[in-house]
Amino acid sequence: KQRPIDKEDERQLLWAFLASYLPDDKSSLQKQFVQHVEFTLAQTRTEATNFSGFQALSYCIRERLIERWKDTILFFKQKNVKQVNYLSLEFLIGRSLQNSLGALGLTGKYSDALKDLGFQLEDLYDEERDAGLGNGGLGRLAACFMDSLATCNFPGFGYGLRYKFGMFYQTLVDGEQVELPDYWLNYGSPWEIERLDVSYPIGFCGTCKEVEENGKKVWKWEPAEEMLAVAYDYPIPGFKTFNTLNIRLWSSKPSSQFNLESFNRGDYLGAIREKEQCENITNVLYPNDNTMQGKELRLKQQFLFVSATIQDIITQFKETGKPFSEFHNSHAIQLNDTHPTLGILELMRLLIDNEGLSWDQAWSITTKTFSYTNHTVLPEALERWSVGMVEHLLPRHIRILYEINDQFLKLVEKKWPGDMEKRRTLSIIDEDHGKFIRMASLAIVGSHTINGVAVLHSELVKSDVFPLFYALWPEKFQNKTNGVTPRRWIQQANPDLANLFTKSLNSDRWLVQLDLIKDLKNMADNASFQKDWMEIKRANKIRLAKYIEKTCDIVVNCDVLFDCQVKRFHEYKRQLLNILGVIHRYLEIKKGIKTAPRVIIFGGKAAPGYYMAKNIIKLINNVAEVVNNDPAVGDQLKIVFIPNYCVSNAEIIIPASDISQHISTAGTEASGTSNMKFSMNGGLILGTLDGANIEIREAIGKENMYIFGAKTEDVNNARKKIHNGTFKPDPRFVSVITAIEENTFGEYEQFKPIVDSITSGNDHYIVSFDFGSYVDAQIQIDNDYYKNKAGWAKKSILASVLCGTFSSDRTIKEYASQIWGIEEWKKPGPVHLSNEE
Ligand code: T68
Repeated sequence: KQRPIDKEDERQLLWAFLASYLPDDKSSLQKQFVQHVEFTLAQTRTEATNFSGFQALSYCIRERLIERWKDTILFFKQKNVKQVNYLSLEFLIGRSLQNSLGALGLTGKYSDALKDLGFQLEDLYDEERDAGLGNGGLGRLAACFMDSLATCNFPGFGYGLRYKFGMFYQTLVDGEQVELPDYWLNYGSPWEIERLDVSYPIGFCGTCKEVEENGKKVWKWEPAEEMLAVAYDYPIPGFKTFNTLNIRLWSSKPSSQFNLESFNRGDYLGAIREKEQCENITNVLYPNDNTMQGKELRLKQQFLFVSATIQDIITQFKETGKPFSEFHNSHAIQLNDTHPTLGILELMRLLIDNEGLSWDQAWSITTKTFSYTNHTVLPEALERWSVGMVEHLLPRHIRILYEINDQFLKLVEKKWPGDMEKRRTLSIIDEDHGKFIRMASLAIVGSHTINGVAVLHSELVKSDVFPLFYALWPEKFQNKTNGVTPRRWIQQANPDLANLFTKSLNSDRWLVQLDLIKDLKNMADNASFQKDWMEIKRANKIRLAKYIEKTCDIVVNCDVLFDCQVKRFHEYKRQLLNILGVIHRYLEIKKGIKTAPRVIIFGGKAAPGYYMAKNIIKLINNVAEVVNNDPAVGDQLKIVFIPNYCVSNAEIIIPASDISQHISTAGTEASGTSNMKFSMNGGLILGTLDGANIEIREAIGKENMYIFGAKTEDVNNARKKIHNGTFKPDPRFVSVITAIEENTFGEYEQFKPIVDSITSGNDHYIVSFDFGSYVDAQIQIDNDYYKNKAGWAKKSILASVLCGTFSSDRTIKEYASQIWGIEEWKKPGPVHLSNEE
């Protein structure tokens, strides 16, 4: 029997009609754009700059993303799907306009529509500031994963923090790194959607006691500090699919309740100061990669982040009406490194204290929900928080932690009765020197799965970093080799190469199934394909040369080999080995030897407090100054340090490389991801057998890569030999050191700490040990590049087309099926939309 149509039905119908999908014919695109210039920006045609054009276009696209995202969410809800929540304190997104246009399939239409109005799309792209909410590989991985989750139609949700100051802006003053604040929200971000309707209370400090309620003992935590976390949503479009996901970033705000209390205290200015301190929490991204800084503010960031996130997930879960025993069938939570590990304690607290579950119920749900990705083997990067600090800030959570540890140690006792040594090593609390919480141990105990990010790294995680946990729970440990998104790192960064792929394959399916490009491997010997290939490389080198001239005021010759090392500065990544090799090359030139010409390109930031890394930047710039201005050198050698390496200039640098260096001491780089980007773009890798280099070599063939240096299993032995003096460094190394000591590159005194770190029995990263084989590999490269152009083109093609497995789509599918237990759910889009297949 049908119900008669009432007033509300009429309103719903009218609403549905009015909210129908945005049209994408040319005049509609133009109209929407002009309206944003006129009404959102309050500007006229004559006032509108390229920046206004960027803003207006972004607002147009944002509206399209919002309509898709809302429908995607609704679709997931209706289908009752399981969703992964990717928790990361970093998302290194970079720019979004070009990527979103590409995903929506609207690049051509907008390019045409805006031309009539006097705007060039490329000029508008260049107006966008990077969202630099991450340090390096870990943050960029999170961004690639969101792109792949959306593109592969997985239900996923990213959670992070909305830092007002992202990764600092690097400038060079007299060759030294100077950090400037990156106030990226100065003109607002057109992509963010402020969600004042989505906020959660966050507490810190205060007291915590057990009380009786209805005959049941319960814990009551009364925080002394209370504030709010407010959501800002960043829609993430999938490529060629209607599905659109979201990264929810939290921003701290004072709560209104808090204001009232301060009023009553009568200390108006003091109250304002306290209010500002709340806002402080999410102000700044900590600029350290691969080291831990034990600052209280960082701990507060971590807790605010996980508390808001877990409350949000629980709110979403409750809307399903299911009982909590079903929680892990609705939500998986992935910890991107240990930075969000307090989430384990927060979920336990909320389930027990707020939802009234028993300890055992809560623990069972928690351990079925969480999984943890480890990104480093470096001991200085493993997070440890002082028990005292956590006790003070989170009095309830420390008790939950103690209980988790007690129960865990009982299990240890059962497995290894009476073994106090194992108990001490495995305890989540390190009591050896002061009391510290080992966050990785908590993450392992609270997770069902732990993964490393490349095969070698995952093996080292089991054998070297957490061997006892592995002995206890071998089934928990997995590998998930990293990947990168081909949409940004091929299509957006290297459109000519993308067109060649599409033309040669007669389809652009490779963009969502990257291993299809391997079909081009039989073109590697084809002279005309090689010609096209190398012409694209040359055009990309010209684009980079222009950028170098603009930013560094150095003119480089595009017919010579471009050799790039761009990544964070860290001793283990051995930029030092690179610059010592360059000095060797310079000394050869000074001896009158005719060396093969090269442009050496460096880029990367050092953590502001990392003295040695900053000193290496200074050395590179001093060497550049001497070499670039030495008339005896000419075009044989140019050294360029590109300031402020970031996602947007990586998109210019990577497609232009002939050689890129990934030369960490074997066993120290967990994976590396730029190695994959360079190889895909036809840049050959000069690298050690470390991280994902090993798997890349297997995929593309050892003849298409330059490998040198000690293997992981030889590194300790090398260290010993260096230490006891039985290793005699290569004479070329000795000459290089002598040149530095003789003030060739400025006062030796300033570089003495560097020289000391690799001579006189130290040299933890075995720079002296690997130097000889490094220089030999470079000589081989010079020969191959200049003496056999066709051979080089072939290597470049194969290095690229055999790299398909390093798409983050492959990685994310492995996580989905082997860790998260989630499935693909593609929302059927309306037929008229242009990016549907
Ligand atoms: C990187 N880690 C790994 N850490 O070094 C790299 N650390 O090998 C790997 O490819 C990449 O992660 C992705 O798995 C980082 O980038 C950080 O940036 C970081 C940030 C804060 C604290 C510690």
